[in-house]
Amino acid sequence: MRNRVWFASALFLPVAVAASLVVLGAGGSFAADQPAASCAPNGPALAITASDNKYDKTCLAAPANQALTIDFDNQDYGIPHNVSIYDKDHKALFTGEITDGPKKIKYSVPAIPAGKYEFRCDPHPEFMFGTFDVG
Ligand SMILES: [Cu+2]
Repeated sequence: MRNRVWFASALFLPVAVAASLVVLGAGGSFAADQPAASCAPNGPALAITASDNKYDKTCLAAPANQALTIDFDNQDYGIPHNVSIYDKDHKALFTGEITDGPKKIKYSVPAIPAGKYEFRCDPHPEFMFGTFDVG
Protein backbone atom coordinates (compact mmCIF):
# COMPACT_ATOMS: atom_id res chain seq x y z
CA MET A 1 0.00 0.00 0.00
CA ARG A 2 2.80 2.38 0.92
CA ASN A 3 4.53 1.63 -2.39
CA ARG A 4 1.35 2.28 -4.34
CA VAL A 5 0.89 5.66 -2.71
CA TRP A 6 4.49 6.55 -3.44
CA PHE A 7 4.12 5.43 -7.04
CA ALA A 8 0.99 7.55 -7.50
CA SER A 9 2.81 10.57 -6.04
CA ALA A 10 5.81 9.98 -8.30
CA LEU A 11 3.48 9.97 -11.30
CA PHE A 12 1.61 13.03 -10.17
CA LEU A 13 4.46 15.31 -9.15
CA PRO A 14 6.01 15.90 -12.59
CA VAL A 15 2.55 16.74 -13.90
CA ALA A 16 1.97 19.25 -11.08
CA VAL A 17 5.37 20.84 -11.63
CA ALA A 18 4.80 21.08 -15.39
CA ALA A 19 1.33 22.55 -14.84
CA SER A 20 2.60 25.16 -12.40
CA LEU A 21 5.38 26.15 -14.81
CA VAL A 22 2.81 26.71 -17.54
CA VAL A 23 0.65 28.77 -15.17
CA LEU A 24 3.57 30.86 -13.96
CA GLY A 25 4.76 31.61 -17.48
CA ALA A 26 7.56 34.15 -17.87
CA GLY A 27 8.18 35.40 -14.37
CA GLY A 28 4.57 35.87 -13.28
CA SER A 29 3.93 34.59 -9.81
CA PHE A 30 0.53 35.88 -8.74
CA ALA A 31 -2.73 35.58 -10.62
CA ALA A 32 -3.78 39.12 -9.67
CA ASP A 33 -0.84 40.42 -11.73
CA GLN A 34 -2.60 39.09 -14.82
CA PRO A 35 -5.86 40.38 -16.30
CA ALA A 36 -8.57 39.24 -13.92
CA ALA A 37 -11.26 36.87 -15.12
CA SER A 38 -14.91 37.58 -14.49
CA CYS A 39 -17.79 35.31 -13.70
CA ALA A 40 -21.45 35.74 -12.85
CA PRO A 41 -22.30 35.93 -9.15
CA ASN A 42 -22.81 32.47 -7.69
CA GLY A 43 -24.81 34.04 -4.87
CA PRO A 44 -23.82 34.40 -1.24
CA ALA A 45 -23.62 30.58 -0.95
CA LEU A 46 -20.59 29.42 -2.92
CA ALA A 47 -19.17 25.94 -3.41
CA ILE A 48 -15.82 24.68 -4.62
CA THR A 49 -14.12 21.30 -4.75
CA ALA A 50 -10.47 20.30 -4.69
CA SER A 51 -9.45 17.03 -6.31
CA ASP A 52 -6.14 15.89 -7.85
CA ASN A 53 -4.62 19.09 -6.43
CA LYS A 54 -6.92 21.25 -8.55
CA TYR A 55 -9.96 23.38 -7.83
CA ASP A 56 -13.02 22.64 -9.96
CA LYS A 57 -13.47 26.40 -10.59
CA THR A 58 -11.15 29.20 -11.71
CA CYS A 59 -13.58 31.97 -10.76
CA LEU A 60 -15.96 32.54 -7.85
CA ALA A 61 -18.29 35.53 -7.66
CA ALA A 62 -20.32 36.93 -4.79
CA PRO A 63 -22.44 40.01 -4.06
CA ALA A 64 -20.65 42.95 -2.43
CA ASN A 65 -20.98 43.86 1.24
CA GLN A 66 -22.78 40.67 2.14
CA ALA A 67 -21.55 37.86 4.36
CA LEU A 68 -21.13 34.66 2.36
CA THR A 69 -20.43 31.00 2.80
CA ILE A 70 -18.15 28.66 0.88
CA ASP A 71 -18.83 24.94 0.95
CA PHE A 72 -15.38 23.46 0.43
CA ASP A 73 -15.03 19.81 -0.51
CA ASN A 74 -11.45 18.55 -0.25
CA GLN A 75 -11.48 15.17 -2.00
CA ASP A 76 -7.73 14.57 -1.91
CA TYR A 77 -6.89 11.79 0.53
CA GLY A 78 -4.31 12.99 3.07
CA ILE A 79 -3.57 16.23 1.20
CA PRO A 80 -4.08 19.57 2.95
CA HIS A 81 -6.06 22.24 1.09
CA ASN A 82 -8.03 25.34 1.99
CA VAL A 83 -9.60 28.40 0.39
CA SER A 84 -8.30 31.86 1.30
CA ILE A 85 -9.12 35.23 -0.23
CA TYR A 86 -6.48 37.90 -0.94
CA ASP A 87 -6.59 41.44 -2.28
CA LYS A 88 -4.20 42.93 -4.87
CA ASP A 89 -1.73 43.83 -2.12
CA HIS A 90 -1.59 40.16 -1.09
CA LYS A 91 -3.41 40.97 2.14
CA ALA A 92 -5.61 38.14 3.38
CA LEU A 93 -9.28 39.08 3.69
CA PHE A 94 -10.21 35.58 4.73
CA THR A 95 -8.15 32.53 5.64
CA GLY A 96 -9.99 29.23 5.47
CA GLU A 97 -9.06 26.46 7.87
CA ILE A 98 -6.71 23.96 6.21
CA THR A 99 -8.24 20.49 5.94
CA ASP A 100 -6.74 17.10 5.12
CA GLY A 101 -8.99 15.32 2.65
CA PRO A 102 -11.33 13.77 2.25
CA LYS A 103 -13.29 16.36 4.19
CA LYS A 104 -16.05 18.89 3.64
CA ILE A 105 -16.09 22.18 5.50
CA LYS A 106 -18.31 25.25 5.39
CA TYR A 107 -16.47 28.55 5.64
CA SER A 108 -18.26 31.67 6.85
CA VAL A 109 -16.73 34.70 5.14
CA PRO A 110 -17.38 38.26 6.33
CA ALA A 111 -18.78 40.84 3.89
CA ILE A 112 -16.27 42.05 1.26
CA PRO A 113 -16.43 45.35 -0.68
CA ALA A 114 -16.85 45.23 -4.47
CA GLY A 115 -13.66 44.46 -6.35
CA LYS A 116 -11.45 41.82 -7.92
CA TYR A 117 -9.69 39.51 -5.53
CA GLU A 118 -7.93 36.20 -5.69
CA PHE A 119 -8.78 32.96 -3.94
CA ARG A 120 -6.12 30.37 -3.39
CA CYS A 121 -5.02 27.33 -1.48
CA ASP A 122 -2.39 28.39 1.04
CA PRO A 123 -0.46 25.08 0.90
CA HIS A 124 -0.41 25.22 -2.96
CA PRO A 125 -0.54 28.88 -4.05
CA GLU A 126 1.54 28.15 -7.18
CA PHE A 127 -1.11 26.04 -8.88
CA MET A 128 -4.37 26.32 -6.92
CA PHE A 129 -5.89 29.77 -7.35
CA GLY A 130 -8.58 31.70 -9.16
CA THR A 131 -10.39 35.01 -9.40
CA PHE A 132 -12.71 36.07 -6.61
CA ASP A 133 -15.08 38.60 -8.18
CA VAL A 134 -17.16 40.65 -5.73
CA GLY A 135 -19.77 43.06 -7.08
CU1 LIG B 1 -4.10 22.80 -1.94
